[in-house]
Amino acid sequence: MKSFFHVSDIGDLNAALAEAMQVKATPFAWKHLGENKTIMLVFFNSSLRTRLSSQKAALNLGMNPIVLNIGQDSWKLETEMGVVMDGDKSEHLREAIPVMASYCDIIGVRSFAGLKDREYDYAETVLQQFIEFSGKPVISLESATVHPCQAFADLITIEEHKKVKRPKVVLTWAPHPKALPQAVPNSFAEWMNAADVDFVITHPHGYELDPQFVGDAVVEYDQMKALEGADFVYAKNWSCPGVTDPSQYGEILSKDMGWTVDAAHMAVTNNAFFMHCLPVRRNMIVSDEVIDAPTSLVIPEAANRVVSAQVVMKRMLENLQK
Ligand code: AN0
Ligand code: CP
Repeated sequence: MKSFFHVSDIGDLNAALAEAMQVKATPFAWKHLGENKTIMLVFFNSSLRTRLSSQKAALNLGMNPIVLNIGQDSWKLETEMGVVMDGDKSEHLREAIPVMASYCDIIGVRSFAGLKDREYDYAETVLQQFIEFSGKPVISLESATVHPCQAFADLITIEEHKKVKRPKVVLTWAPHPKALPQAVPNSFAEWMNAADVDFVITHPHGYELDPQFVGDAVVEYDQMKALEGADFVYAKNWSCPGVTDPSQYGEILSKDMGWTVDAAHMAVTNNAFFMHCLPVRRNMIVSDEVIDAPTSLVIPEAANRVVSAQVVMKRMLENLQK
C-alpha cells in the first residue's frame, strides 16, 4: 500500500476485515515488522484518538512513532505555493516535507479542510504535497476530504456487532455550534457503499455530500423515515459541502435541534446501535440517554481505531520489505 486515502487503497474489504480481526486477536504477532522503522505523525490540528491510536498501533508493530504538532512544537508552515512569505509562517512545506521524510519510513498527516475554498480542499492540496515531496507512503489521519482510518474502524465495529448479514446503516446529520469538515461523513459513505450493508444518508436540504462519496446510497431528507428499521445509527455534523450552491461551502445552514439523535429517534429503529467518531457534543449531536445506553458503540468504535491503523501500517511495512 503506497498511500491510504480511499477505500480502494485497502483492496478486498472481506480480506481487510479478516486481517483486522487477526490483528485485534494477536496485536503483537507482527512486532518484528517495525524493527528499525519510524513513522512520523504530523498534526496540523487537534486530536485525541488519532494521535494515540496511531502511536499505539505503531508500537504494537515494533515501530518508532514520532509526533509533530505543527505550529506548536514546530515552525508555522506555509502550505500555499508561490506566496511571498512575509507573514507569520517561517517555513514552507516544500522544505519541511522532504526534511521530515528523511527521518522516517512512513508519514501520517492530519490536515483539516480550511472550509473557505472548496476547490483547494477537494483537491487535497496539502496531502498531495506530502505524497509528492516525501516519496514515502502517506496515511491520511483526516485530511481535507477523507478520514479513512476512522471509516475502517467504523466498518470493523459494524462487522463485530451486526446481527443480520446485511444490516441497515443510517448516516444522519446532527446539529453543532461550529462549522465542521465533511471528511468523516465522506469516508463513512465511501466505505459503507463498498460494504455489504443497506446504506441510507439523511440530512437537511443543502447538506448534500459530494457525489463521489454518496455513490449509490439512498438519500432521504425525512430523518425519521430514514431511521425506520435501522440497525446502526451513525450521527455526525458537517458543514455545507457546497454541492448544490458552491457559494455556501463550509457554512452552517441549520442548527435545527430536531435533528439531535434522542430516544424518540432511536425508538423507530430496529433497536439500533448508536455510533459517532468522537469527539461528540452531548445534547447537540446526541442526547445523554442515547450515548449512555448499552446500545452505544462510541467507546468500542474508538478502541477499534488502533486496529484499523495497525492493519494499514502493517501492510505498508510489509510492502517496504518487498
Ligand atoms: C472533527 C471533524 O468533524 O472533522 C474531527 C472528527 C474526528 N471534529 C471536530 O472538529 C469537533
Ligand atoms: N475520531 C477522531 O479522529 O478523533 P480525534 O480527532 O480525537 O483524533
